[in-house]
Order: sequence, then structure tokens, then C-alpha cells
Amino acid sequence: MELDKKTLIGLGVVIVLIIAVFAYLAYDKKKKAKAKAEIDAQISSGQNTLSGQVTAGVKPDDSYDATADVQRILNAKGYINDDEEAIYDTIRKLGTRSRLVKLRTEFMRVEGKELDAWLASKVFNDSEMATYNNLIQSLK
Ligand SMILES: [Ca+2]
Repeated sequence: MELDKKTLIGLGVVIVLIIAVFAYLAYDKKKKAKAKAEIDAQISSGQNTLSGQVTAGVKPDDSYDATADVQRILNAKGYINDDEEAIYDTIRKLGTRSRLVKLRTEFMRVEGKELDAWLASKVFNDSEMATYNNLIQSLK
């Protein structure tokens, strides 16, 4: 059985699309790996160059594993409604600025973006961002 021209073109288009998706995923992975390498280099050199309020010069609390909290924050972003309360609660429970540094660092490792910028652009409106900023100000 011979394939007609239309079928061949259709198959060609599908193959090109699949290749494009894989190329994008590879590119995205590489970008995240680069961000991770940069942040690792900053941490190992003892610098804390993450932007964001209240943690300038604060060293990360390495006794705190931020993995679960980073996932909780990422999961709080919904397609229709975000769970802002889950994020406020996560920040409240941190208690200290050195844990916030660790959280921001871990967020950067996982997502390749700074936590505060991600929250401001993806999850929080201005008044929610103000609530977040008040919460981080109150960390010891
Ligand atoms: Ca929101």
C-alpha cells in the first residue's frame, strides 16, 4: 500500500512538531541547569546574591530542608484560582530570615527563577504581594 501525498505531509508535520517539543524541553532543561549551577557557585562562594527584601547578608539555615515548602508554593499556583493562603502559611511557619534564604535558594534551584519575582508575576496581585512583604518583614 502506498501512502498518499497528504498523509506523508501530515506525518512530516507531526514529526517536526515532536522534534520541536523535544528541542524546547532540552533547551529549558539546560537553562534550568545553568541557573542551578550559578546559584550553586554563589552559595559555595558564601555569597547570598539573591534579590528580595529582608535577607541581604543573611546566611541560609542549612538545617532546614526547603524541598517540601518549595513544592507547596509551586502547587499553590492554580490555573484559575491560586491558593495564596498556602503560601502565606508556608512563609509564616518559616519563622526566620535564614530559612527564607534557604527557601529562596531552593526555589531558584528547582524553578530557575527568583521566588519573589515568580510570586509577583504569576501568583500575587499588588495587595497580595504587600501581604507577603509584611510577612517576610516579620521574620526574625
Ligand atoms: Ca492570585
